Amino acid sequence: MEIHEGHIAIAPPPGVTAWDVDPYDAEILADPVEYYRELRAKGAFAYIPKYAILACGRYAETREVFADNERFVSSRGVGLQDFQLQEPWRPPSIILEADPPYHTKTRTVMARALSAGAIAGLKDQFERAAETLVDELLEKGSFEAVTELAEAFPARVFPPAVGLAETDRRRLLDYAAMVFNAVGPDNELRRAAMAKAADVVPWITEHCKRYRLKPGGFGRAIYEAADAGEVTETEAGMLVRSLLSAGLDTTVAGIGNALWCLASNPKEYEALKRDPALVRAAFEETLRFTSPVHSFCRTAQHGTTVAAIPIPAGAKILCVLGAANLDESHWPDADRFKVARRTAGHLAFGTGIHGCVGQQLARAEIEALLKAIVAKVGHIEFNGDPVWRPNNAIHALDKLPLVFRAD
Ligand code: OVM
Repeated sequence: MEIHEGHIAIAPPPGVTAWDVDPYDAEILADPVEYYRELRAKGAFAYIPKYAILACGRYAETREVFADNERFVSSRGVGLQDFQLQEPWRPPSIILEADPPYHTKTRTVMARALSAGAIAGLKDQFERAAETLVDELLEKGSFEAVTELAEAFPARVFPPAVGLAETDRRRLLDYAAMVFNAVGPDNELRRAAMAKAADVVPWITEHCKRYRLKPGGFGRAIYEAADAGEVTETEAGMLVRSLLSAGLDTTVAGIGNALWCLASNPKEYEALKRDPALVRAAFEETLRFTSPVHSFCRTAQHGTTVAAIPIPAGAKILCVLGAANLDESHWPDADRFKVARRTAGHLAFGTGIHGCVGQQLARAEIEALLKAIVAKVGHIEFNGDPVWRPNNAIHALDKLPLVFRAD
């Protein structure tokens, strides 16, 4: 058995085309649509010799792998590294990187903390924060939308919702960059993110502790499950770590991508202004069109077949969610951004037992923001070229110069 990038190196299964591509090449990560198309064209799976893995980007098979947590486990890591063979960079997440029955317990606690009721109570706060921020940006007229809007909004509302007394946007974003780049190979992106570990990890660990969290937030709601004996105090801290890992960078990406979609498609923005009830649909279409989590892996626990392709035990499968969400055999006019599209079934939040547990929170944040924008901003225009920021798992902008005009 050969080990490669920390996992079992599989041979190309019969019927699978080998494709000499690096899915983690910075240029592909910055502009992935052509790579997505080629991946789908290779068949249900492509074999990637560089990493000795399978990759899938068609809707049906990507969904099948993601939906089947028994055949395709998460406990061996959702990146290239197989946690059964190599020790991960941090103690594994007890929700993302866990299987049932253990996952069921931690997921139940997290789902309760992030329940619809808990989120409904934040709606007014989110709306007020959104109106204030949009007024500030209209006042400025031109601004850099990644830092001043996509990061600024979640940075204002998310840490207080968790109950963090102290907000450190830079450390939270640097930590997320580590978490998401960590699922890729040991490349330049991963190493650059990890270089900040000594500064960032101790801060994160400290701010997961109970005494750091104010009553009424998601963090304390998780610790209440420890008080009830459902999880240990240590497990509660680990679940707060999951909130901080997954809760900020993802919404930053979603907001930036939404603004990019709307600035690129002024007719769609007009449609949204005519019918603000489309705000939710516009966000779902953003998720489909520019999926913030572009890929996560699963590991085949046993030998199995998908689409009649034999998959050996231990195989890592790169599930390219961004490609599945653009599959023209599933989505009519897949390469067009349409706010009124029916987007049900998109895979941007994953699917199955690991489907994003914070998705209602993400929707609440972006809906508050888009509602304020649609109410106050007449036109959204580029004020320079957007630049994408390569990341081993996240598709998000690095620079987005925009103009907001009131008229
Ligand atoms: C976690 C975690 C980290 C990254 C992503 C995620 C998309 C979860 O630490 O549990 O979900």
